[in-house]
Amino acid sequence: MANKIKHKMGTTITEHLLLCEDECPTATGQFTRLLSELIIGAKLISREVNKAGLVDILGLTGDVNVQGEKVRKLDDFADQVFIWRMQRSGLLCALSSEENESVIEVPENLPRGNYIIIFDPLDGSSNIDANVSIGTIFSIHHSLGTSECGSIENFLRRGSEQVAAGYFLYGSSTILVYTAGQGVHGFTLDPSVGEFLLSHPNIQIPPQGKIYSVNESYSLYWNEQTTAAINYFKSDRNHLGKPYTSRYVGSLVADFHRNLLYGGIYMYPADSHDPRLSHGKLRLLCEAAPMAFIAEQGGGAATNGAQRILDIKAKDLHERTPLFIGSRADVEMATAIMQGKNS
Ligand code: P6P
Repeated sequence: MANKIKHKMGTTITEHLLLCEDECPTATGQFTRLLSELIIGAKLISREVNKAGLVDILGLTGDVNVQGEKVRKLDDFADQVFIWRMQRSGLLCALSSEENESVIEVPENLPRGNYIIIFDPLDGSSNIDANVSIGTIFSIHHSLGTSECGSIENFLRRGSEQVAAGYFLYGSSTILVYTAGQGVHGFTLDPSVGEFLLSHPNIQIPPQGKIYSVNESYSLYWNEQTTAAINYFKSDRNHLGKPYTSRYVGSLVADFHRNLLYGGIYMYPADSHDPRLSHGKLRLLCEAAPMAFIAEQGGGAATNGAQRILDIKAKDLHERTPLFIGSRADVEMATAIMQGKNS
């Protein structure tokens, strides 16, 4: 079980990370610097996300992004911000973004480090115009070696090998939730001081929930087991003796974060509504695996309907997977029904 890191509410993320370094003998400070770089990127994105609706009213804000170009579509902007900052952090040797087909190496003329990062710069970005919460998801591994930096094998890793994982949620406030294997901790950005302050220390997801999250419009395309698993939560056969509440934002980070705090299960099963997504929609490396690491560190669980997400070795950089994630008892029940071991 992850050690309980007890820090007082209101601790800044920097203080928190430095305290963790003291308590984690293997900590080198490199992770602290890497997370600090991610935080700067998130602050830049949070600023633009909060102005998104004004571009049409006020026209382009006149701001330019780090490359001196006009602010483009927000997910493209987010992608460029993280690539630019990560490549110059001196802590990575290569990176992979959901927005980019192949691995991105750190240019030879820039200092390299021993980490690699896989990220989805702005998940749920189609919701921006409706002011619905969206997020950035990241997954951090040790590189397999300097000669392996840009190799695809360096990225086709099991989720259980992750060093750290987290997400930024750009919602009513901007929140960072991360784990480095020592529990799950949440920080809320106080824009008046520009600091992420510890707001959710040692998050533990309720062992059994009351909420299920799934896009019901695909029910026509679910197979028999999927229908049975989802109907369990809509029936009076579950532990509540009545249907779970349905909540589905359509933004993984928002749905996951709510279920992490309140308890519940998010399901994106394989279905045939889109032949390209017959193995599920969510990406294993930059969405399912980091969220699974967080869920398990918070006492929850994550499977693909058959096996633990963190045990799956990716075969492709953008491999998609079905995802059942959240409160442990709910995920175990859904997985058992998917496997025909329960009704
Ligand atoms: P659908 C956003 O596009 C995303 O990847 C997740 O954030 C979200 O949970 C899911 O897809 C929504 O997909 O098919 O329900 O619109």
